[in-house]
Amino acid sequence: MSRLLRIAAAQSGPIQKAEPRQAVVARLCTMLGKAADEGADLVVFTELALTTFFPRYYEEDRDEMDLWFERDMPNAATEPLFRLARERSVGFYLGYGELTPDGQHFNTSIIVDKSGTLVGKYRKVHLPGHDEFDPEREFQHLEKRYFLPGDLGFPVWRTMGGVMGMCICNDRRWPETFRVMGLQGVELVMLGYNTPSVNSQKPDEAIEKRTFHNRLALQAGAYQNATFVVGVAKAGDEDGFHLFGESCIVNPDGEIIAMAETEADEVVMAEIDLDDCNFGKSTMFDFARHRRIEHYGRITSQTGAEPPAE
Ligand code: CDV
Repeated sequence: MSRLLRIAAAQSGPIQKAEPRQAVVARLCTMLGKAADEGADLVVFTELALTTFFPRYYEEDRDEMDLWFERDMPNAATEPLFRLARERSVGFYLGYGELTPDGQHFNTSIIVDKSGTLVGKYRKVHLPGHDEFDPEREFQHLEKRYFLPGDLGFPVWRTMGGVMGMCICNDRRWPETFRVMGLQGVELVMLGYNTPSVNSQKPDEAIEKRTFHNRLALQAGAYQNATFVVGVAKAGDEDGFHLFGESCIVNPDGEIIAMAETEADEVVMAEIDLDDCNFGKSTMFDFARHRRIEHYGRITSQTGAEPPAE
């Protein structure tokens, strides 16, 4: 038995502050077309794929930031991408800033299937950064100012022949993210990221350590839940701020099977067999047989660490 799927990690190069949505969508369409030419079933774009990484900019008046958000999806700017994907019969994952009709802001991603139907929506749960201007940092990371924590949990969907889930950037550093989807039998986790190459609170940290942490999180999430993972960057220099690349596709053994080589728009392809998840799910990570939930209570009853008294 096999369930083959050709997937494309469509890494974005930098998007400058002044670059209009239409120009960005044209770039995404070029990558989707290229992936379709290579037989892709599914294209994974990045986090906040339509704009520059705007949480680096401080605005006293939050309403001034609404221009970075989408009120509808699809909308006039993104319709060409939805149309092309439908015409080429390719599904996709897309990250964007969402502004709801009742005025809530989320860092959101969606899965659209090959017929152009919106299958699922996810809103980023683990928001990094801070909510007020921080003069101590080399640069700002104001996700906590501009977004609410996601309110949809970590659902998965049966679509395109498999069980698919989503998360966004910082979520990958939290094992809970992958495990909650693992407990729903996830076979492919898609995630986009915008990760600065510099730690704003530890500027001497080497980029190699930061890219290692990226791979470590993606590979561990895949292995420990016997799932494929596709991590897709927005990379390169945005307005003087560098984001690392290394978009990659990871198999259920935790091995990287394809990785981007540039920091530009780049399509990384792999043919995967979703049935490769079955071995891990029925042996080492057969949760029903091996998990010991009687010892995991702290995971959901406690947030911060509580070391024993001195
Ligand atoms: N966009 C992000 O969530 N970025 C974080 C940075 C701030 C560390 C990340 O986890 O990559």
